[in-house]
Amino acid sequence: MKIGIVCYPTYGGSGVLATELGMALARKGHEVHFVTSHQPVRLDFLNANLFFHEVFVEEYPLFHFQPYELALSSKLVEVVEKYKLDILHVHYAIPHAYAAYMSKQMLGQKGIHIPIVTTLHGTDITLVGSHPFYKTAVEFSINNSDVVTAVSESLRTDTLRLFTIYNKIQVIYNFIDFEHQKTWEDEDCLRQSLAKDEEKVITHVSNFRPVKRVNDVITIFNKIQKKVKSKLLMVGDGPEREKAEIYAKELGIKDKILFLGKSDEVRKILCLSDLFLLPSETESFGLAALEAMAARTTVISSNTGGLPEVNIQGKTGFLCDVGDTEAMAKKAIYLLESEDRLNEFKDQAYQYSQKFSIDNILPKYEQVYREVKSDCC
Ligand code: GMT
Repeated sequence: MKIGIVCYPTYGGSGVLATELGMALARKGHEVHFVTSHQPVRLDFLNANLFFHEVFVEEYPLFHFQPYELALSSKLVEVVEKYKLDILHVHYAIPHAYAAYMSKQMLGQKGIHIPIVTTLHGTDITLVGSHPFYKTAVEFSINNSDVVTAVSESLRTDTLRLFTIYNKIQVIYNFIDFEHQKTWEDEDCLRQSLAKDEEKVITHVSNFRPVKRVNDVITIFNKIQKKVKSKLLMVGDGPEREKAEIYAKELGIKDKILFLGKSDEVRKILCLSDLFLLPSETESFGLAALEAMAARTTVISSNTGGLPEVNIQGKTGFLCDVGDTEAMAKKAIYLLESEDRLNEFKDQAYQYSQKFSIDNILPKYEQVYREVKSDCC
């Protein structure tokens, strides 16, 4: 099949997932066309079935905001027509589902009928999409997609609660491509380069937005390091980073924390980690936690959104109430102070992550494409 994929190309769960999906589809022989504002960060794979089309937006003094969705919908019309695409799969409702709907209308006038699959990722629903500024357009785009998928049961429930939805929403979980992503088994974990042998390595990976509660990570670590010799690796960047660095300095633990910034070596970092912290306010899924588990790292997370569908209480790690840093630190210390217990949880985290193997998830997307294609045109 010929599939167009629209996503955010930056370091974010939805873009990462869409890129991994596109690369896997190309490996299976589908022709995949990414239509994005920049080359997606994880699109590092050469394949004759993989194409990238950049959406350009012209600067013009009259524009206060650049009309990106206009440029995107025009580009989609051009790419669908030129490459005779069968399906458009858009990740993140805003503005991708809306732009795809517009392109579908324009193509329809030319006698070209293309189905649209929209995958909801979380912030497009819970944090941004339901805001009165966007709600009407997001609701319209969801109801006018040919198929809608959500990355967790929790996100599906939230979408039905926050919007008036007539369309069916199918849950297709996020995945890990174990064969093509290096995991803890084959990574060369250069642990000594970042931590001493006697230190436990604790990691947090995010875009450092307020929803990630980055200062909670520092508070939890402060409590842990008083009981267990440890180091904290902070991976990523964003608006809360500076505050977190200042807070760590105030607590006098700056020398025990490495702020590594954005990294293309996340898997290497995860493979040398003992414990992953994700105390977010909300997460529709928590792909970062799943990536940690796939690298055999146990997870302490908040008990919110889709996280309980990924991190299993008392098996792959622990979940505590949002903001309960005391409980999170206690659970972390409980795991870190016994090598046997820690290894048991790490093994269980790795085992459970297999449930989200691409081998189980990719066929679900292919099935959606086949069905929507035969229903639509
Ligand atoms: O978490 C973010 O701020 C990024 C955001 C995104 O759209 O890239 O992540 C969302 O989508 C991911 C992939 O499906 C999920 O794993 C994240 O849980 C979700 N983030 C939130 O719901 C806050």
